[in-house]
Amino acid sequence: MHEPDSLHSAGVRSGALLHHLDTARHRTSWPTVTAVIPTLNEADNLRWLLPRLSGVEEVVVVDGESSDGTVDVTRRLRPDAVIISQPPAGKGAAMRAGFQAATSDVIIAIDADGSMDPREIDAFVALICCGFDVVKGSRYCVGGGSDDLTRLRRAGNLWLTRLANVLYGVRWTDLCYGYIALRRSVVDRLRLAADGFEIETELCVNAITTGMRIAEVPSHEFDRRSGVSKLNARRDGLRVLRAMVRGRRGPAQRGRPRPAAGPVLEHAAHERVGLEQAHLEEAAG
Ligand SMILES: Nc1nc2c(ncn2[C@@H]2O[C@H](COP(=O)(O)OP(=O)(O)OP(=O)(O)O)[C@@H](O)[C@H]2O)c(=O)[nH]1
Ligand SMILES: [Mg+2]
Repeated sequence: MHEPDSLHSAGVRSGALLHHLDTARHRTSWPTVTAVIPTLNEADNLRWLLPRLSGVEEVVVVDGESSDGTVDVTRRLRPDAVIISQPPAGKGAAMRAGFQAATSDVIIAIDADGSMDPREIDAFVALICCGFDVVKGSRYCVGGGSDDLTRLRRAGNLWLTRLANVLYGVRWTDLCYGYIALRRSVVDRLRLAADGFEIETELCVNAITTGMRIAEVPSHEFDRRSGVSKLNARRDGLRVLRAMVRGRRGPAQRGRPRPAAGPVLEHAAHERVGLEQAHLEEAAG
């Protein structure tokens, strides 16, 4: 079953979290949210995802020069989306470019393939409202789950998570999962430099070593709706391992954050100028 109907009964809607969510909504004004979506040939999946992001103020799609009409679908279904085109240098490079382009209070990183349920976004944002800097989805805490993980990936993630817990003195239940929310104001302090699927690990370990507050929230991962995976469990597992060991050196030794490649931001700026112009024209009537 792919359609995430079971979420209503999952931990996401359970008492403790709902309490946080209600308290947060009443205590502060609800922040604005940017969804950052990396895409590599995900046109069919975006037809499912984009209409479900209507509650999100800003959508940033970072596309790796897809050949299946991903950008056209985005323009049609979400005309106000910021679209960044860049060579397919990896998910990490795409996320870094998206984080730099985002303008809302909170950023939520969400895959394009329909495996992450947009109805969970409020639960992530509620915990940011409660004072956390980074909120990471977990498929392994109570209320979470996955229909997507192969046995190899499950074992790899388990051992990598255990290693992270030992190296960083944390008690995470899931390391390699890309459904993550963060305050936009912490992006530069995270000094992200990863190009590939190790980006989530780098984000989490850099957050810990720079003293940020991190929470986990239950999340259910579904099968990708269509298309093929870009992840290679062995190659990308090794990249995660290296990112974890590198992170131990601490933020001062890790060097400067690597900016997203020049043409990417030029394109983003171009798209954004167009967007703001459209808003101005609309406001002018
Ligand atoms: N822009 C860009 N996006 C990418 C690149 N590689 C992967 N992505 C996107 O990153 C997200 C995660 O990639 P997936 O292939 O779904 O990885 P996965 O979730 O581990 O694999 P599945 O279990 O098959 O879903 C998807 O939205 C991809 O389209 C890339 O090089 N550039
Ligand atoms: Mg996926």
